Amino acid sequence: MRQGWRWFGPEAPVTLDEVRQTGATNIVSSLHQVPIGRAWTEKEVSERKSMIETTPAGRSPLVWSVVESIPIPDAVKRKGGKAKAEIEAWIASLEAVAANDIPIVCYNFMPVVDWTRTELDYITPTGATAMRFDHERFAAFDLFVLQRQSAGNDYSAEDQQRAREVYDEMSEEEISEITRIITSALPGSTTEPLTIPGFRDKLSSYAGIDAAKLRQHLIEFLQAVTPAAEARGVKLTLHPDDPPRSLFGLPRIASNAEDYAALFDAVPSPANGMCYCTGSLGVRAENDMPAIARRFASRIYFAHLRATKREGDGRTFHESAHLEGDVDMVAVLKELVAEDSKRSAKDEIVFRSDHGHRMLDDLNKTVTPGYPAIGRMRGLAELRGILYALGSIPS
Ligand code: DNO
Repeated sequence: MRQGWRWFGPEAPVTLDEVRQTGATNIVSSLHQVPIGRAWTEKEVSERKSMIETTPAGRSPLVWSVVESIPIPDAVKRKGGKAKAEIEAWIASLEAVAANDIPIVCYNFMPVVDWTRTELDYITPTGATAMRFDHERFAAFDLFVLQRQSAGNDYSAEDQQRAREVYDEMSEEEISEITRIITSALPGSTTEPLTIPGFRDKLSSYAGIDAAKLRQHLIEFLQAVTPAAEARGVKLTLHPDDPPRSLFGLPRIASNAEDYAALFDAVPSPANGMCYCTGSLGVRAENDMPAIARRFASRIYFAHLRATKREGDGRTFHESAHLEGDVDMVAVLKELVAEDSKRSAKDEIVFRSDHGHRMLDDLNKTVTPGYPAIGRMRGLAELRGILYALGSIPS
């Protein structure tokens, strides 16, 4: 297993030397400055690569092994193979990545919103803060702030009543905060920040696109891009939906094992892989994470390891410490290690400790939401401990 670390580039609060100090060796990064849909150039990728891989004297080397993500524009999600120009631009970006010998690319196919939370700094009993998705607050936003047409169809009468009470108790500040968190897109997000009217327009552009259509569009996209990826030795990894269920009445198609199985059946190319994310899929109690790892082992090229803890009826959850959530991380790592032991060093799974609590000195600093250094390092250290105990020394 290769220890990865998501690095948001030269402007990020966490420096490359700090990454070295966490023990991570593999960088996960993207050209976040390039607008969604514009093709990356070989030169832009190589500049970023040399920033990462030019090792100052006496320092340990870092290698850029995963691009997370090359964003997929909405047109592809809405039109599939008919979005020819957008798919060509995506392939051009992929080729720029391949020309720089970066072997893994992560992407997702979530319409309108990428990963979604309602709170960034939910205070845990230790005083550290965590991200949280509160179903009632989300419903209050959807029904009464966004006032989405037909939102009423997606919530029971009881849910609507509760959402109304929650909304009535929200201050103006809380309303603008939740609006900002949901519409302005979280770090690393692959969707555009939106205003409320822009949000409504985006949602209506998906009218008539149900899960079957969206899945078909993803299959057409994969049929178009996997030959280029396969020819250049790049593995594509689809990140699951986060949270793994429909939001805003939009279809979701990477939320459980059957979703992934349908994609692998339709596009068997080995370039068609999975970003195995315990934090996203693990939100659904019926997603058996060790079983999913076992079932798709050979397609897992990249893993996001983090945990969530369901609250109440399970629709609300918060991000727990890495080993304290609903997912059995030891069982998950056993599966990944079993797969990894069959591979050559260059094909080992890259994993990163995904997200982390905001804790210790990070409580006094500006941090990238979800991605503070210390909480992520705690997670990585715990995961590394499990790997050592399993007899698998990570690189
Ligand atoms: C959140 C992340 C997402 C994810 C992208 C993958 O922390 O997991 O930003 O990277 O959705 O394309």
